[in-house]
Amino acid sequence: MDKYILEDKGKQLSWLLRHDSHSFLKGLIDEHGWRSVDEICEKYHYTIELLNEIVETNNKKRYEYNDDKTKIRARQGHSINVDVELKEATTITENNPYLYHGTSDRFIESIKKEGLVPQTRMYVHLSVDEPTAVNVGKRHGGKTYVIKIDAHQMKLDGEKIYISNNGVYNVKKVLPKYFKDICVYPNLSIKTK
Ligand code: HQG
Repeated sequence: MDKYILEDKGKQLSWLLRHDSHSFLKGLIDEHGWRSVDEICEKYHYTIELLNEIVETNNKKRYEYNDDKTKIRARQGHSINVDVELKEATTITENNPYLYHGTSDRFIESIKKEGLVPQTRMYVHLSVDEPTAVNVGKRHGGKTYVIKIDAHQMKLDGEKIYISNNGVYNVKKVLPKYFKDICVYPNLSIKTK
């Protein structure tokens, strides 16, 4: 498959499965985020082969099928209010206490005041390591900041930390008291819009 078509259809699929609130309200996406493969193929000009290729080659492993491959969903990142059955993370311990959040200088002052709060998505996304967080932050342009978060303390305080099937950590919010460190990455701030 042509890589540009694959990329375009991949982006469209992300929207169809995570953000298509109109179809969600019509019941075309169920409460667990599943949407019919047939419906997507018929209405949006996908073939099963194309969907398979997107699911298999997606760099972030964003999508999954149900057992009989009649339905597909995104593993995380939704703005529509679905429950994709995220599991509580068991990897955060006293010896492995930190998670990271990458962001842009545009947001940093507000984040310092309010903490991390979901904007359009259901959850704040946290990364397992700094390089991953840098890449997330770079998407927003400007200077990239990485916030180191004491996730273990959050857990001790009763905050739920979920992990998706593709390894993204999800939380409802992060209060500033859990920020251990905020670093700017000047060398990585060259992306401009
Ligand atoms: C910021 C990609 C002002 C937050 C990535 C972020 C990720 C605040 C932006 C996934 C704020 C929201 C998610 C506050 C948070 N005031 N701004 N109080 N609290 N923000 O795109 O984390 O490619 O919704 O720092 O890999 O950048 O979609 O979240 O900069 O996992 O699969 O508000 O998107 O995955 O932006 O990225 P986003 P994100 P996919």
